[in-house]
Amino acid sequence: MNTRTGPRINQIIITPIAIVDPPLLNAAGLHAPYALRTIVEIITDDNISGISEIPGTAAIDASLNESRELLIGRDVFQLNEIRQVLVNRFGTESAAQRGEAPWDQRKLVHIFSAIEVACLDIIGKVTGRPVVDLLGGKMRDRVPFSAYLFYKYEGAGGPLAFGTDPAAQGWAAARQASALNPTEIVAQAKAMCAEFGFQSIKLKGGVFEPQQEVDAMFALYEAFGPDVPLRVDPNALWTVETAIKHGRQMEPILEYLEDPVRGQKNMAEVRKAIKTPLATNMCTTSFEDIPASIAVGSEDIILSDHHFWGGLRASMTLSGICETFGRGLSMHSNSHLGISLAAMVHLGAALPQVPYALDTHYPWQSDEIITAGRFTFEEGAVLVPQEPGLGVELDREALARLHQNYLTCGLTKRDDEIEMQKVQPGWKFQSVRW
Ligand code: GKR
Ligand code: MG
Repeated sequence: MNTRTGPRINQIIITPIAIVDPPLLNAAGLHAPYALRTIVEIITDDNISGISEIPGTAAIDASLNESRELLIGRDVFQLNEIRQVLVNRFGTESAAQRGEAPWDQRKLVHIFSAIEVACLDIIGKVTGRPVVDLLGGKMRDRVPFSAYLFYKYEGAGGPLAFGTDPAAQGWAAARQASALNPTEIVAQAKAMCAEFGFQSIKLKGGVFEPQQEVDAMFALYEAFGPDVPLRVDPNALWTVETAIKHGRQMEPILEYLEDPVRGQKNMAEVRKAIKTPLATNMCTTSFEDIPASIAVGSEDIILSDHHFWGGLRASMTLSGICETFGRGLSMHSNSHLGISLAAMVHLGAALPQVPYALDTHYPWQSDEIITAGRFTFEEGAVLVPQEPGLGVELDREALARLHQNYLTCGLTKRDDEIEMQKVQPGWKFQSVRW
């Protein structure tokens, strides 16, 4: 029997898009009216198409463009070789290149992820298996997600910016409303849970003085009761003292506390002082961070993200490391569409355990870029696609429209500080605030 090779990469199409995003607040400022994503399509010499989606910046897109000449002609199954070729060209990145903002600003990890996911989509199509099977097989049919609440200004984002569409109904209307205090946060949670059926709730903190955010958490506890797990994420803006004080206050109501403070050592200090588990997508964000994380004991739960851990297979490796060292594993997100969600769902389905519902920003987006339209959630969970590959196909009309948004919106990278300064002149991001 002859061993097969290929298919081989024949084309890589990189399309930056801009998707409508409401005025959400976070530690770094304010979301712009559009969030940037990049859609990658790999087409093989036998005309099979594989797709992926990553956070978009002009810098990542430029490096992706540069990687094209290195990848054309390579066998899509040779993912180890593809990774090595990219490391050889771009070198490795340090933790400092992640940056201090809530989101990860490294380039290479995003490029790996974009290429790997598109190749896995193709491999799935060639072998007739869903991506989850390429990750070792399905451990569950439905992947649970958590509600992800944001403080926000009134507004729908996109062309409406701070304006609203009076015809909107249900969650589409609630998504436009302001949420600047505990009462409005509870209203947002009720509307989001009514629409998507989420059974856990996360609040993005680091926006207001800590006691206001703690009050919001207690208001959510009052409204939803003890059976709905709650988390809050101040994105490392608190001092150790503040985190211990408010961490202790919230011990009776939190499932976990996410990145209360900056850096592994500070996290370890807080972790020793409070009973609630700590989670992170900020202090342990790459394999290089693991030894120090284990040495100091910086967190209980790592919030993985295949977009910046270097892809789906790397996330499976991380899951093994977490199992070895007694870390829980869950998932972080950023504003995204259905190609990313599909990849997150395949990964979530393959993980040995999913003890915590995963994060997703999906409810905040109204656009979609896959032909089947927007994913539906049942009781907060998404059914794992069963078709070969990711199980989603690119909607080319939507791609063209969202690319046009990118061209007209004029954004080339995410900068929440600048957006915030448009509302509060002189506002400055502080990496530790309270
Ligand atoms: O969308 O503003 C946001 C979040 O703050 C996001 O950028 C974070 O990376 O969701 C994230 C987190 O959990 O830190
Ligand atoms: Mg976080």
